[in-house]
Amino acid sequence: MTMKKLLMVSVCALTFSQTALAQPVTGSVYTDMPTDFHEINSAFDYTRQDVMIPMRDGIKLHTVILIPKAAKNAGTLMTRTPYNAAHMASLGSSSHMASILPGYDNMPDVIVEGGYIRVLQDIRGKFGSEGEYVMNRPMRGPLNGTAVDESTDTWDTIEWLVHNVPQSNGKVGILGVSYDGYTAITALFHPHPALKVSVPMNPMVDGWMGDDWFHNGAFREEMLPYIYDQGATRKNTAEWWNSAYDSYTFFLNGVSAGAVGKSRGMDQIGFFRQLLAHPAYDSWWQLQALDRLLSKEGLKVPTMLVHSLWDQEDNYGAIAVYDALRKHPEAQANLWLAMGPWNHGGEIHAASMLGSVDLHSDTGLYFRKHVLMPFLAHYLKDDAIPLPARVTAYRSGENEWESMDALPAPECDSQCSSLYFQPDRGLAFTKPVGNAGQLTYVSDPDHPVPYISRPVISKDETNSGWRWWLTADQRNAEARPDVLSLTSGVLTKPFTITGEPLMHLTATTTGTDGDFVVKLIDVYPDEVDSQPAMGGYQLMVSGNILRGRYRKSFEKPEPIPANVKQVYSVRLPMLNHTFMPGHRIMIQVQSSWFPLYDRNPQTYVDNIMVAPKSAYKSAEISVDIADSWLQIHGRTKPTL
Ligand code: PG9
Repeated sequence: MTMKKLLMVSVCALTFSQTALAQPVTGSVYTDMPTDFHEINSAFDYTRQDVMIPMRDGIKLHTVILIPKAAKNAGTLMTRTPYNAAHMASLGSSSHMASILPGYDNMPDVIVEGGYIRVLQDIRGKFGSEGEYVMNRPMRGPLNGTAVDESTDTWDTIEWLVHNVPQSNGKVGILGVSYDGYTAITALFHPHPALKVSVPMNPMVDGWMGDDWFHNGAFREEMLPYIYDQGATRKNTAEWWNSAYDSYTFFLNGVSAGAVGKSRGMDQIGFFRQLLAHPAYDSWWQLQALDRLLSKEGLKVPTMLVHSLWDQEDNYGAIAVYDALRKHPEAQANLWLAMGPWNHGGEIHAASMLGSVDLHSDTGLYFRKHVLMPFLAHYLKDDAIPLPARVTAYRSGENEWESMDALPAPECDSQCSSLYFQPDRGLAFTKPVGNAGQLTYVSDPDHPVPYISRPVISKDETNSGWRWWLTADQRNAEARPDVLSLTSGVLTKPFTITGEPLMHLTATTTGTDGDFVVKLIDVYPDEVDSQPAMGGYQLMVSGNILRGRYRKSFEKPEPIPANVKQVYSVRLPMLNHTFMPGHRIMIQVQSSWFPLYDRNPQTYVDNIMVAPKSAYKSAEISVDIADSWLQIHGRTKPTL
């Protein structure tokens, strides 16, 4: 358009708008929006109901019910969630049920191919449901004097479903990941008779011992944004904000976890106040540990626990429940376990890669197709369908699935072996002779060891390494002077470990408190022809932290006597891993894992959650070589 024409158009437009503005508008205008729009969904392959189901105390819970058009006499699969049921039932609008389900907790291949009725419910106090929210609402009892908890809400929901969904066959299953795995476990207390099966996947079971909030007393500071988002408002409308691209910098500047939380107003949130009030494993934690509670309740409903071997969030819960129930006479008949090479919830997605490790097959699909689907179908459809093995376990390293009647016992037996520290920073299955000396490092709380290479991107950001940090190459850590790395010789035969290793670490510190991180690592050969980028890779296959003040008692913390040998027993998470010939075994020891875990000031204070800046001091740690070893449940005799 020439400049002249453009000018003409502009003048006309200006004239019109002035004219329009000058003329008073009178009369009416046509209406656009119908008073009651009817969605034409006759072509949909499902129907959707949004209902408010009344609980025994009158509170109504928002529940989305998706019913396949072809459903009759169908089983129901339910998930009870704090993460917005409406959103989880409409990920992308479509006329096909399979297209709206992908995502958190939903497995279209399991749910839709199975022809199940899908029920998603907001738990009490969150999103569309009424009532007050309590994080991981304790079961009725010493911590909950009301008439309701997640088990009663589940019971009341199932009672409503089996009487109000005519397409149902009266058989209900519950399943879910993480918090939704927590609710799949709480359903097992005084279960409704129509509850025929439960599949808690990566469930949160004990928030202090080894799941989301603490690991052996060290606080998982990266969870503060989660607590803020979930605990501040019913619909998560108040969202955590970042003030540094590198959350390592943000949390370091914030000094203590309590100070960071208070700076964001989190002392308004009840659960945050509980965390500050209960830094030790006191009765407040013990009375809500679901493995402890279930061992008293027993297991009346067939239950498949699902565990991810590289679970960055809840790598304690499923195995803790399995161990608590495996000896329970009544529970054994109803107990199954599946564990695979996944991160948190990885089993519901395609899973042929484990971080950088190529698994050469979709292990998530294998689990869903050959383990989960038949298990659900047997109990929700036709009990003639064969059940999977009691334990289906993936053996990483060899990349093989195996079936077992039971996991090896957690206690050590003849198969156990001890991997001893050696003077030359080596590892061997024989105890070093004589005084092997010490290995020393300086832990500086102003320069803590990052749990993943910096910048540490906040876990909720799309480019965060959060989902895969457990599989990250540990060579960056090995390069640090404040990380002790001890390595075995080259293995000549496959060496398989199945179980939870126990580190017996003997050390002194010049401080009066301290944390000890122990990592078990598979060191790849310097060259890997099939996958060159894995040459020399240091893959952590298990790792954990112990806050030193709890070395004698999780309930009663004690200062560490400076410069006096102390023994730190650090239990590492479950692994089922074969160290292949040509590989080496490595153990790393360090005293921080930041900012996943808050820093230990290394001088004893009453409550680390609110430690003053002045308390944070460097400490020199000396590990006693001859008295430090890793107890492992070897399935084969090691040959180094
Ligand atoms: N790991 C998350 C969580 C579970 C339970 C309590 C708090 C957090 C989750 O993925 O739901």
